[in-house]
Amino acid sequence: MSTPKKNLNIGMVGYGFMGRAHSNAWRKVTNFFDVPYQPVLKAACARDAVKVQAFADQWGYASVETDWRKLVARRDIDAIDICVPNDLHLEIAVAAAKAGKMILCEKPIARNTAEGLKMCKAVEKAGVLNTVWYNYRRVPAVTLAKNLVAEGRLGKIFHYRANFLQDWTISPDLPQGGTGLWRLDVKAAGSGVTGDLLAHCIDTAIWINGPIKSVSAMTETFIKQRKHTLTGKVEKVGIDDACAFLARFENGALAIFESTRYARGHKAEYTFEINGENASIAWNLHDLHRLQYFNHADESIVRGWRNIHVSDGDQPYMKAWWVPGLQIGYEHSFVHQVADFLEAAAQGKSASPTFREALETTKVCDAVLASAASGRWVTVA
Ligand code: SOE
Repeated sequence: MSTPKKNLNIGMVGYGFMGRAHSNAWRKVTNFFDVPYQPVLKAACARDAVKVQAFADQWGYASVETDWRKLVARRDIDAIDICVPNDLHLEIAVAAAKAGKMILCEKPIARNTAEGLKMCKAVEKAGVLNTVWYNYRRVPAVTLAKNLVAEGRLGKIFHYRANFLQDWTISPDLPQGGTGLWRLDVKAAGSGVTGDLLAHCIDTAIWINGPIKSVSAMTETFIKQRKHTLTGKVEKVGIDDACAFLARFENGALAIFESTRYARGHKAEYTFEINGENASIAWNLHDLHRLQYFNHADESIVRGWRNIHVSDGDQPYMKAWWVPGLQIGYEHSFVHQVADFLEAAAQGKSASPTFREALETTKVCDAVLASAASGRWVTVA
């Protein structure tokens, strides 16, 4: 028998790539997970009435709004899902918190720590449940990596290295600003690869290996000017196109992180490797259902890197899906986040990363940008 379910009415703000990923998760979750809530897609909201109606029709939202303030004020909405550019997170989240809504905010929490802190204070004052969508934590192989480290299998951690490589902004003809391309507009995004891509790497790293203490970074903006879609003028580019930084964790481990949108041939290559005294693990988003594991305790004649196909019912989240050997993909990480959010909500708790936990990632991002600007090591606030 499945758990009796209470309806949870969702108000979605935004209809881009993330709006689709989240809507898919809301729709699928109860087909696979026996969670205590039934999400109901009540309303989708965006400024463009025609486009938002088309989105609502495609994904099954019962109504539309063209002003997020109206959505937030609606009494028939329980949870606001924020899937709009980073410069809008603060205002919407604060209003939603005041209206007593649960809030799920797309990563990064905000453009910077100051904005994120206001969001934390708003949800904590209102006592509303909150989470930030750092979806890669919930790729089963990544959750397994976290569990292996937490069980102490790696022993003391010496090294953490992570990359997030893309190649989609190399053309100088690509404009900045507007749909999709807001990620190139510093006013909308807050930063470039640091807040967009390294934020994922930092979130996973802190989750698995604890707080980051200090950083030393370099950034570069390869294309200095681009036409702005909204103004029609050629404007200075304010984002970092590439960033590399060294870091020290509080537990003594050393780290190296790199991200760029100029690595020809790499589309979304997020990788990390962790080296401990007893074992090492490695993961690659392009092969996301596999975890590489090297255990020094193995008998020497057969010792080597194990290539674990994370698809067994004993492995994180996999019992809910198919039979061992059949893998899942990118979109499932969002389904897992919704499942965890609903389970936690039934106990009156926020799912991790809460706004407060996600703020730690943004603090590291701010320290990285400050270090790149000053050319010095910066202590994370
Ligand atoms: C950028 O291209 C992007 O879509 C990020 O915004 C996402 O967070 C990342 O998961 C994939 O790349």
